[in-house]
Amino acid sequence: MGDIRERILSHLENNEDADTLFLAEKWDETHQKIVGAVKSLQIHEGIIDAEQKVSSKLELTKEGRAVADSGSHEALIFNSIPEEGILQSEIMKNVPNAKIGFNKAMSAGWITIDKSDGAAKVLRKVEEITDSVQETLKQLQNGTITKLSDSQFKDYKKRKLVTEVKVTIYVLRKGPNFSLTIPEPEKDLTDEMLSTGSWKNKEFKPYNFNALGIMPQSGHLHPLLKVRAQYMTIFLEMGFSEMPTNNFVESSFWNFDALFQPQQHPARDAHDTFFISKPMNATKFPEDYLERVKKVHAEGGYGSQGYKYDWKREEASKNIMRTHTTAVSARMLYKLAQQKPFKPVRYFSIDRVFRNETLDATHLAEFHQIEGVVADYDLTLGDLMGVIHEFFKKLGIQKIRFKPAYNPYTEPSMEIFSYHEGLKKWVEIGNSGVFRPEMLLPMGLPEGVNVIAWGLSLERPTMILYGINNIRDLIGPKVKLNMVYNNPICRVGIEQLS
Ligand code: FB9
Repeated sequence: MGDIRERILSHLENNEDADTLFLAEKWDETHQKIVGAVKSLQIHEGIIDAEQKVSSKLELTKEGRAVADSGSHEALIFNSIPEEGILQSEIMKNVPNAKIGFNKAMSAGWITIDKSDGAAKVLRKVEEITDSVQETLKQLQNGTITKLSDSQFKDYKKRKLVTEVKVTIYVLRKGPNFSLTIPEPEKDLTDEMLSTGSWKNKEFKPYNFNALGIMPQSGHLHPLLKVRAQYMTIFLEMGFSEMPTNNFVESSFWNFDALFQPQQHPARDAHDTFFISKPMNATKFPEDYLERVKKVHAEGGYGSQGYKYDWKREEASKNIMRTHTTAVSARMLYKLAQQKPFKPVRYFSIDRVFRNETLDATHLAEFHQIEGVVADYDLTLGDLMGVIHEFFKKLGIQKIRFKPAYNPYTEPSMEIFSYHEGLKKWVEIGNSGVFRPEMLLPMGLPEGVNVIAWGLSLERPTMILYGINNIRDLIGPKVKLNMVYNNPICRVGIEQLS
């Protein structure tokens, strides 16, 4: 369309006028295409004048198209006569349109009749013929010619080889705003066009229904948050309720003493723990509970011999960045113990914890700990193994093993392992245990109530699932935001570990 419009303008630049039928034949284009280009040009007011006229044009009939394809009736008669001639009755019987063909061939002097043997025999009169009817119809068909002589037209019309059709054509001339260049189509329909009606004379860029919408700017979940959501869903499915973990700063009392972790434990010194300088100390504790904690550390009780050291409040009051979310579990269990009568609970937490560790490709000074806690009467190690199996099964991890371990606040304790199909070895996927009575009983939980718990990190599975080897590509100032934008939806599970 673009070049036909320009060709029309260029033609009008050098010619007074032109009609669309003429241009269609001149450029071997369909008349419809030329008219379409005219309509498109008329959108630009005054660029051309197009006077509508009714004209007529010749078209081949079905019969005419057959003659153009296979030859005229007379030519068919001539070509069906063998060297020795043929009975007229034969030829009239076998050749289509023989009557008209025979007469035309006779009047063209192509054939003659010999009756010397009695029966009429048709012979060729000339060596070869020129089938002018077929030639003319072919030229009409391909637009080489558009008109016939009067005699031709009369003859072909009578023979029903052509028909005259009326066609609306346009006589084109330069308009008052004639220009060889076509104004760019409008891209936007403005309120000014609507109010003035000028849109009626403008061409608009066709609406591209295949154009993709602009990707809306939207937020993107960080892979850690996607994996966290997966774990959260699993806990909720298992009936666990989330603990309030919105305090990164914790007192040493809740982080260590309440868990029966002695004040001289190496994990409590500055090599492993971040101490807060302002405010350096926590001051509010449940005093009666604090006394019971002091006693169980210093003298023992509840069947325990304790650690037999001079337990100091000052040490317990030191504020730190919590080293595990088990500090929150302690707060929640103490709160639970104040509710009478006791009711079983299932708690979970997933949040940041801080450790003053040596940094390397897989360790930062902080990570997200995932923790599950179940408190009920008569819970056993078997229940702990069972709930861990159930938890990891929901992650697609079936092959699990437990290995005896040590934690200051759980006894027994177990490390959790899963078989890595890719590495063909068992990898540690968490830690677990049964909270000690020296932790639970000073809180006031009834005798016979046990609390089982387990924990793992969020970063380890996320790095494995997203194939990230350096934790700084996952967390921290050097993270490339398009990693956040482009990472796939995650399905947590050991099968991704392969
Ligand atoms: O997450 C860990 N590993 C892991 C977890 C998942 C995983 O893939 C998913 C299934 C798809 C792959 C690996 N670990 C615990 C084990 C190791 O990575 C370990 O080297 C690092 N540990 C962290 C602590 O490091 C200082 C992971 C973190 C951890 C360890 C223990 C606990 C929580 C987190 C705990 C606990 C606990 C125990 C008893 C009672 C309450 C809580």
